Amino acid sequence: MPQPLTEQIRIDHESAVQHAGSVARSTAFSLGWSDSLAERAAVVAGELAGNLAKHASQGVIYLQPLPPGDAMEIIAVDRGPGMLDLALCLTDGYSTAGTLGGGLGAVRRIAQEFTIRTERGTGTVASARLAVPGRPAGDPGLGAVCLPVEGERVGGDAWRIDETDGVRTVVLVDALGHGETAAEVARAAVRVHRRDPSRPLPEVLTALNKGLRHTRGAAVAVLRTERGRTEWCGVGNIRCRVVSPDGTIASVASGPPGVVGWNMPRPMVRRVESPPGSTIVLHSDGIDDRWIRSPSPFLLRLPPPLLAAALTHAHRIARDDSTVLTIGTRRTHDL
Ligand SMILES: [Mn+2]
Repeated sequence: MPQPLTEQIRIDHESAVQHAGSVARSTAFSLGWSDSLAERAAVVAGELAGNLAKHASQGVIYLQPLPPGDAMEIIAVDRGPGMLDLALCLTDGYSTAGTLGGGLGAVRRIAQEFTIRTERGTGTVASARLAVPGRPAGDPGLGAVCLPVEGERVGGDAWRIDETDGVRTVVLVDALGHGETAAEVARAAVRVHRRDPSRPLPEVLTALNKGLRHTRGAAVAVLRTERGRTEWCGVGNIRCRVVSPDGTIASVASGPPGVVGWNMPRPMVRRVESPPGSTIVLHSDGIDDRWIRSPSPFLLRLPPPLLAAALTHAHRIARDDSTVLTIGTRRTHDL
């Protein structure tokens, strides 16, 4: 599948609604989808965007292919006003603006997975996922948004997830610099990881250090969950936090300063304590780290796909590539 880079569409004008639909259509075609499936994706994007245009302030659509492939996610996020009656808004055909569109009810009907949270005075976040029939619509416990610097098409942030024999490995790369040169480094890192994803974490870092020699290098973090135990290993300024259902946020110690491919210190593996129901948040420095100072209860209770979008929308640093990955901790019986 293509690198899961997120398309951002600001819904600041009625014409952006149509644009959201055509981006969904072209993403669908890039995934090799049929005309009818691409049309469904366009309808979902158009309805979500139309909703933002009519009712919301600072609405944004995030749109991306989802691993392991054959799936697409369309996220709508805004800064308010939030919905008074979510159940009513989800009624098929309900529309306060008096349009003929099927509204959120249609989105829920068309998408394989639909998750929405709203709070009056705060705003609304919704994720709609579509997939090729018979294929999973991504992992409901996984959220991601990966954006290049505002105005660039590509960037130095990249991520990848691998599941092999019950071992799940997530890697997040932030290559130095921006644009195409940084994107090449990020792609190289993803290729190196793909070759042997389940080797011990320090060896993942060592292989990346070797593979990125003669490049400008990158900050890298690798997270692994195996038999309910999660470990983290990183170099450079990628953050790892655990958001618990009770609203507490724990910080996993940052990796030592350094640049993978250039001057990498000895990688240190750290245990990540993540109680059932908690969410692990990994993000690059294109997200303002001060979000942990006073997060709202609304934010902290969001399911992983919505948390990634809400964090990005509220705390993104537009002059840097920014990535948020959110990984829900599976309940013990799922392990
Ligand atoms: Mn960065």
